[in-house]
Amino acid sequence: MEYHEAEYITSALTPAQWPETGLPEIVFSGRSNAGKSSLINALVNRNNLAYRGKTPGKTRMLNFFRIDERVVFADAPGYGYAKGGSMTAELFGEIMEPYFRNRRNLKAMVIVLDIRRLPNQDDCIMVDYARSAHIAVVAVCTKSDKISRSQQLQQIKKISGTLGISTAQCCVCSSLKKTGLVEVWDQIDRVIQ
Ligand SMILES: Nc1nc2c(ncn2[C@@H]2O[C@H](COP(=O)(O)OP(=O)(O)OP(=O)(O)O)[C@@H](O)[C@H]2O)c(=O)[nH]1
Ligand SMILES: [Mg+2]
Repeated sequence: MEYHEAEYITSALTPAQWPETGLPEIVFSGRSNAGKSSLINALVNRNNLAYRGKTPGKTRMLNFFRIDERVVFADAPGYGYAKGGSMTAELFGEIMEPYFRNRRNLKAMVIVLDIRRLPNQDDCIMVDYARSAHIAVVAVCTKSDKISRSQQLQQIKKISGTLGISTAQCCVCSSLKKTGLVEVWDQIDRVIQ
């Protein structure tokens, strides 16, 4: 496993709180419990950089981490645990939409998906937002340890089809087993270049 230096920078609710880093930034978004924070931890080989397993739906801020003085990871609030099971207008309108529109150094959105589930409407809305803001999209299908290799291939086809992206934009990984992380880093390196 490669060594990565990683540190928490800050948490933000409003644009004024976004850190000035001068580095390219990648945002990790996805449904609550999809595995965003676990993925960030796994990518930098740290157990507790981004919090894991906090009460779902309680994180309402963007959390920023500086990685190797090279890239910033922004851990976005998870969606899907709000009343009605859909993204709240508050989360989207007040936090994510201004972020996508105004974050100058934002290079890509990693949409984190549980490989066992098909993307829902909120996932598709997030991808459309990134696209309309001209932000590259990388889909990371995590928790691959939960299903067989042949099931993974079937799911990747369905997931990429639902999101309207190519299978080349889809990575399969397991934060638990630490598999597929090199491919995720390859995609990140590609988009921050
Ligand atoms: N088996 C398995 N479990 C995982 C994996 N990644 C995450 N999990 C588990 O899934 C749960 C949710 O993971 P988190 O990383 O906290 O999810 P999150 O997307 O950050 O959730 P929010 O912060 O609520 O938005 C935790 O219980 C993790 O241990 C994985 O690759 N394999
Ligand atoms: Mg989290």
